[in-house]
Amino acid sequence: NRRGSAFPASHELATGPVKSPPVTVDGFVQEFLSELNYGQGVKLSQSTINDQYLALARTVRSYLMAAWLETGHRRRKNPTKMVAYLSAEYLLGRQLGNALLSTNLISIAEQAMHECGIDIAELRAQEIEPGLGNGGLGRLAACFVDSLATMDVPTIGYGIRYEYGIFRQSFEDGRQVEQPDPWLRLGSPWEFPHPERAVTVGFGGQTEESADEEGRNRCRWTPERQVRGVPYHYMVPGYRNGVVNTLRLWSAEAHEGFDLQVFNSGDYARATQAQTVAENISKVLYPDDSTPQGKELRLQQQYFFVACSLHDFIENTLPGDFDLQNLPKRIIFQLNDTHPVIAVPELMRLLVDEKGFDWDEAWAITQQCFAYTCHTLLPEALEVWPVELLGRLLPRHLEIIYRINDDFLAQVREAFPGDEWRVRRMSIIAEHPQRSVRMAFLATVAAVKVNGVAALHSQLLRDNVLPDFAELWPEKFTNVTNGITPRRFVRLANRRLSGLVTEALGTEEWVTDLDLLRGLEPLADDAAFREQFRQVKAANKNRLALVLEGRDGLVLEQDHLIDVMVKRLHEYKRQSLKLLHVVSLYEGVRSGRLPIERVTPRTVLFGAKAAPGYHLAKETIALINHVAAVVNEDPIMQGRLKVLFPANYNVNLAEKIIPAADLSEQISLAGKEASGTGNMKFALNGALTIGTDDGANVEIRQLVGDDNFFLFGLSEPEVEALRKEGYVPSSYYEQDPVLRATLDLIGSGHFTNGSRHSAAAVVDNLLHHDPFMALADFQAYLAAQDRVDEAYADQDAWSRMAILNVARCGFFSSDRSMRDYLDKIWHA
Ligand code: B1H
Repeated sequence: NRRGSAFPASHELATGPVKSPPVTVDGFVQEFLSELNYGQGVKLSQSTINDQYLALARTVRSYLMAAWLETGHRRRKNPTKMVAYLSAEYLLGRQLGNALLSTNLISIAEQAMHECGIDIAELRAQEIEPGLGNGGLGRLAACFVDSLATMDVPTIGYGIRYEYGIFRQSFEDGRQVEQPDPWLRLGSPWEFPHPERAVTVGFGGQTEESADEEGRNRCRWTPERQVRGVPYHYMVPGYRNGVVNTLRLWSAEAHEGFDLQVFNSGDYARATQAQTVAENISKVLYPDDSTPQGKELRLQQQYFFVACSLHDFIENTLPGDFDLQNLPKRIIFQLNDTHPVIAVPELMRLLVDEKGFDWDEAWAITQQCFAYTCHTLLPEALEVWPVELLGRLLPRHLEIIYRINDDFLAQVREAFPGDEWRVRRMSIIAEHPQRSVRMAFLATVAAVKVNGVAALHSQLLRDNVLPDFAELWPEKFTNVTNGITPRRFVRLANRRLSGLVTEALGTEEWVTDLDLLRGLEPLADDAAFREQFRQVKAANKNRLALVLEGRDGLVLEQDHLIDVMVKRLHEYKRQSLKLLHVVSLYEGVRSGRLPIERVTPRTVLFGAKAAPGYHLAKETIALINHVAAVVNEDPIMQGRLKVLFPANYNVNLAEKIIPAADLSEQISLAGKEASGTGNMKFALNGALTIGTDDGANVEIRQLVGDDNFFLFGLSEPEVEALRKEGYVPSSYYEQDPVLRATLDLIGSGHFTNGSRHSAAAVVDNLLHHDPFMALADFQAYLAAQDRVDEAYADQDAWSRMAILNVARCGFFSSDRSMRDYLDKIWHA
């Protein structure tokens, strides 16, 4: 009913072609007051901070609205191939600052609020960030949609509007406690619900075959229950380019028909129960980063958002008369890891069962519509769904997967006759330990391209994770190295560095053309510039100190080397190795092995959430907190070593921490971190990296040069060789007195109130298992930290290195990542 053309063209928009409030302080004030009075229904004197925040947000929104309408209009008028990014996570971070930045309204808004007697910083602090993601994968999706809008690429981001995002972390006796994240409690001014565009999604039930009019066998799926998917739209503003793309997140509601049936039977309690069951689908984000649990509700979430999204694109976004034969000319669905891969059989179902395509025709179309990004190398992170579960929840999809597999295995047999071992290895259906569907294989079979997220990762993906597929289809495999948006993570998070860079380059173009940072290289040799660069860092440390004081009651020593490890807590990332370094310093001073004057004053700053069911990760958090408590109190360190661990690391805190960092810890065991993106954020904010040859560290080091990077540790081939030879962690303990003293001090209960118990989980694991070889890299790590100390002692040399890091890391803009996807994969 919305698409009627029987309206006068003169009344298409409020006034003229576009209507925005005037871009003046007074125009802004008037719009703000109008939002406050007529939107919130309060006078300024009666308004709460939240009223003011909501009015401010709606004011900024109103400046984006015309561009949003125009972008949609332009895209409909001139339809081209679109990108649909399918992702179960978008870790967006706060919206207000980014909206102000993209509209170039920061200073106008500041002045306008000042005129109203309001401190804009207080309103910005009122926003609860949408934490609809776990870590790197979700943040990557947010960076990508930002870049795509800035590059004016027609994009829809599809995902889930979780009612509760990633849990809030607090510490009790040093141990992680999780609280729910009710981010919508005070209302979100950034979302636009569209209940009239709701989509129905089925679950369960039966399939049956019957002949159609032409006598062909057709399958009908009769779901047992249905759920309504309501889309919520979010603006994705491009950077000062008049483009606003759409992020469409789905919220699950009870399906009326279903509800009422039960209600009419008189069982009211059961009717509301049905509602609860339906709403549970989008209730909460699964908090497992990199290790998916095969939970039924999770598969429901995945199918729910993917079914809504495909339906939405085909039925509501394409014109009504569209010939689906041409679908690949109009869309590419980018699969963000395996989480949305159930979209493959869903598109087949739509084409074959609902649109009447022959199987082969449908498969030819489907095979051109998907591309798959793998984000991991850890075998436990590769999603598999038990056939029993998938068949119960999505019986028709299971049939389709079986048929895709049959056809695929026939192809394998043809290419490799008589090689039944290979057939078994490559089957989409695994037989052991239980019959299940390997989602990464399904994605690889269906996709036009399969990519890893850093050069090393893409190579290991071909060689180790999917070698049979790479042999069959070498041209399918490619690399796109991750990137980060310079808008949020430099321009917005580091206003001071941005000002310095703009002044030095004489232009602000670098914000959308990050390679221009190369122009800073000569300034690394300019003493005055280095001094300014250091002043920026000092001011950022000061800002961080204020944040940590207010938020956590922590005191940051601003004259310390700020040594930062922020990322999800995972064994392979090796927070425990960082902790061993800390304890080795402390133990060295206590035992007299290390003269206190030789210890560079440093603050080690941790930020990390552990998956709630990940026991060892939670023990590691507790141990870090216990070590912090003891080290920070012991006068023996004389303010030379401090450990800070603010709770609830999130995007907002990242924006404060990263610009203040001197040293970036990227110390995963080589071959385990697919890419990392925090590493890029630090380098671009002028921190130096101490890191292994892993993920995107490899490329960072190549770009900044060996002299400007603290490399240590086993390489990936060395890791493999050591594992083959038989890795015995305790042998390192026996041979290295420093390591022994360090582990012994932890094991003695020194940090855990005399109790060996709570330290034992971590220490015993290191001594007897250590699957990520922290002990093997310990000595090399300490030696690299000595090189850090030495380099830091010469502040001028350090600044030079840091400036070169900034100048040479323009490659890591997510704009470049998007160009690579466009050139190598999407051709949109
Ligand atoms: C990454 C995940 C991930 N890889 C499962 N895999 C999840 C897997 O909810 N789950 O079940 C959630 C997340 N996340 C990360 O992706 C990699 O570890 C990083 O190295 C990489 O930088 C990032 C973006 O590519």
